[in-house]
Amino acid sequence: IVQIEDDRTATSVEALKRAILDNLYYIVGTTQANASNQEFFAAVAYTVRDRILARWFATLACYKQQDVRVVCYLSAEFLMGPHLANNLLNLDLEEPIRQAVAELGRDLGVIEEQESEPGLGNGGLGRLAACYLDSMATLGVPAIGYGIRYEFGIFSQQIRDGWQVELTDYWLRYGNPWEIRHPHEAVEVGYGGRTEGWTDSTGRYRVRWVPASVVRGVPYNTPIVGYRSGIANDLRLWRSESTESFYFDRFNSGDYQGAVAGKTFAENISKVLYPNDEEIQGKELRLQQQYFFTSCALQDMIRLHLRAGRQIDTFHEKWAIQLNDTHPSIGVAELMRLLVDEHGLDWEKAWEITSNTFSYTNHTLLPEALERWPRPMFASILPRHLEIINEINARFLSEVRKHFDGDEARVSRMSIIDEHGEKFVRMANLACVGSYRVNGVAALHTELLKKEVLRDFYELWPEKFINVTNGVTPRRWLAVSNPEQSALMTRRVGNGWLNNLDELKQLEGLAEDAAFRAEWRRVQHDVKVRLTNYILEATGISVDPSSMFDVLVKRIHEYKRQHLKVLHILTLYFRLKRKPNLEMAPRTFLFGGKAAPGYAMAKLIIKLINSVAEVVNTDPDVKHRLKVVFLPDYDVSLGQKVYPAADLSEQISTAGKEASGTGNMKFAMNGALTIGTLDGANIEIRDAVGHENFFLFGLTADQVQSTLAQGYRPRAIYESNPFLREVIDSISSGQFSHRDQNLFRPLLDQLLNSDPYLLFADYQSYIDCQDRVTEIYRDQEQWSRMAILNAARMGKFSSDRSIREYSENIWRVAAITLC
Ligand code: 26Y
Repeated sequence: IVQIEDDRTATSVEALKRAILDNLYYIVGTTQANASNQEFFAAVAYTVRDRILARWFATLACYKQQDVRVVCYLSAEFLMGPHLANNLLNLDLEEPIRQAVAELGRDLGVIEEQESEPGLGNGGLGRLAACYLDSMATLGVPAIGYGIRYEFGIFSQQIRDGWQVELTDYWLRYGNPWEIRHPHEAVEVGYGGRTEGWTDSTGRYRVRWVPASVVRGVPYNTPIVGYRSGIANDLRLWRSESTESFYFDRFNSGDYQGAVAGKTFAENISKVLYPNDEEIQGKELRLQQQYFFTSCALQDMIRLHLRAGRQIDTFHEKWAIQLNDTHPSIGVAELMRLLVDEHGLDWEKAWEITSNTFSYTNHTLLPEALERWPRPMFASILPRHLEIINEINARFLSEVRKHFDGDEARVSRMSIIDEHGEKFVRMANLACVGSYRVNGVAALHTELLKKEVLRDFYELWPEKFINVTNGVTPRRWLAVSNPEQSALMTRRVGNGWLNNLDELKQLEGLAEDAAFRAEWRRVQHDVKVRLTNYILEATGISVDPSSMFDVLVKRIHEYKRQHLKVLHILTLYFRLKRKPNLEMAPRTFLFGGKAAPGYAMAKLIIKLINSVAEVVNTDPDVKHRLKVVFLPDYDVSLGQKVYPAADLSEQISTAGKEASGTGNMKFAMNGALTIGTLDGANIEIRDAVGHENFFLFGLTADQVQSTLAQGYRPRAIYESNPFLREVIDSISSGQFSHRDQNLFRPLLDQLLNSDPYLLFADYQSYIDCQDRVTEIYRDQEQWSRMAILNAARMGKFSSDRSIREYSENIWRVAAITLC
């Protein structure tokens, strides 16, 4: 028998080699001899994608056959990171592809580095969406991710003279081999204009929206492969395009500018990701973006629903829509509009469907991140939606009045429209009213939501509120990022941990095994050498891989307190200046993170870190015991290099401010010990790994509140703490700014006069705790024991557990097995 292997599906090394060369020649359009590594990457990616397509169609067919309820995860951000290595792991193709690539004369590691990551998110919220897609595909939860195919993702960051400089991120420069454009499934989205009444053939009064402009949304699909589940779900990102490429009348009358004006408006909508993390700007384009992808998604679902031969009034039985924060919450009004205006349902039926479809995840308590739109702006962009929101609100407020007899203060707090002064549409209120479940992302965060930000809603509908603690995917964040430690763990406990992270519990016993600890340290050292080489290449700074790697990577924000870390570094620095021969185990302080371009204080914090680095790194008294490095352009790819190499994970936000944190989980899974406050998921991580294996400091969320309520005076702390004073005075004096005493003035003034994030209140507790860290680090055996126990006990923080909770408690979907 002659067996013929299909070059698009076969997985033998020989077939993969043929397929790569075929794709290189016929798709990329080059030859093996001439291909750059970038082109070779594309050929490998196409080869992998070919092997996904059959699963993708099989998955869809299977969902259809089993008539399942589908989860639609609506998110303005998906911070996916590079796909190749993750897909190879999940498809179990890593070894044959590695070999095929090697036999074609290239190195898989080098090829993987060519992929430019789709940076379609700012930070935690966008990355969480990506982890959840991975877990849904792994567990077989039918799901579609809906979002925007931004042409420019989060800016790339350069550091010049210590300051952040932003460069545009044209991630599509070399094309994107993972996506498939589906122009036949395009939909139209309207903006502006007016509404008008009409009477339908049954004599019923109806309203229709006559938009002033219409854009086309075209979906681009990226397959999301589960870990060895045989399942591929769909990430559908929408690109905005013009409905007509030309306005011929204007063109013909000589108005060339006018001829393309509509095109510019349409194409701008999906042009660029807003780089603000947790601070609203109130820009029209942002509302246009939110409405754009939300409307595209809902129209797509309705099309799929009807195409399957179902009636519109069963919509909520077949679709569960998760709102990733309030960014897609306009969907509540849009679904009502589609059902009532376009599909002719009556209001009550439409509301029953809508309010049994949506659920809302809140990701932040910060008041400056709670979205609200000025009513006039909202009315001019979405006039029909404002009418619908008014109707939802009127009915809702009458329910509130019934429930809380006569409490008009409460009515005005809960109203979707903020009627005070300049009027606003409050998107969190709309999301709560339109959803059957509302969740926070860590236990403390959910409690604070119920007690504060959403208290009135909790009192009206306590049954709506639920906690789902965040999780991260151990595939990308352990297996792909840290192959050395993964191999070590798999040798001891098998590879079951990849889809059941609780299995790492079996490592607990090995914490007491001296040989295992030695092996653990050897692996850790190798991983640190890998990062050391990268640091040298990226910054020119050479660090010592046997020093402690003390790492703080996340968006730069005052509440995350990167500047508290600086106060610690300077405290150590002055100890060494006083006693140059003091014995001190060397530490390398690694920072990374982007500041929103308009956030002056965050940018000043970056400058401060770099200024301190410049002085400390070159001071002969320090003798290399302290090294400070700011790693430019922190993104998913860099995270994958950094988490595995960390010894100490810094999670030092002001208690009550960080909703959950997810970096904290990535570090601990990789065996870093955490120094942190009782904030967000830190609390649950500490409970899971054992209080004795976690470095705790600082005020609790309650203490933070009462400290502020009692009239907090940071200057008094400064005056009474000589070490803190020395540090602050040194920055003031210009010691780190070439004698410029004004440079850091805004930062210092804020700390001395108001210190809203309580750095001074937590300073001494932080320093004392860091001294305990130093003490324990001297005992490497003890440190390894604690590190192993951390890694072994992180099972709860797999996103698989989070997705199971969403599936059971919110979506009411069952995982399928392939038919
Ligand atoms: C309104 C707009 C400016 C906006 C843009 C981005 C508002 C919020 C955000 C992003 C929020 C965010 O990333 N929140 C983070 O979500 C993570 C996942 O739940 C949490 O772990 C993290 O604590 C929280 O800060």
